[in-house]
Amino acid sequence: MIIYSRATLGTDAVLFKENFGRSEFDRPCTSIDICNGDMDCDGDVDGGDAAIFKSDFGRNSINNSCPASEVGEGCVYPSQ
Ligand SMILES: [Ca+2]
Ligand SMILES: [Ca+2]
Repeated sequence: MIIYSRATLGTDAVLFKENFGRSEFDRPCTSIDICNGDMDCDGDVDGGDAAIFKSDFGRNSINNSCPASEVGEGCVYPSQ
């Protein structure tokens, strides 16, 4: 997942907005077309992910530095 790199900045917000609203019915998250912004890895980009994103927004190397994402490169989705 690109969005969860070292810092949570405006570029991440742009990526997040582009992916917001994706779900199993609208451009589903798959291993070939991953969802940048699916913070909780439940296969969509919705309000729950926005809450997580907001709580981390503004973090950087001097301000509460981000550890490596718990899920490494990103979420694992079923291939289609
Ligand atoms: Ca999600
Ligand atoms: Ca969700």
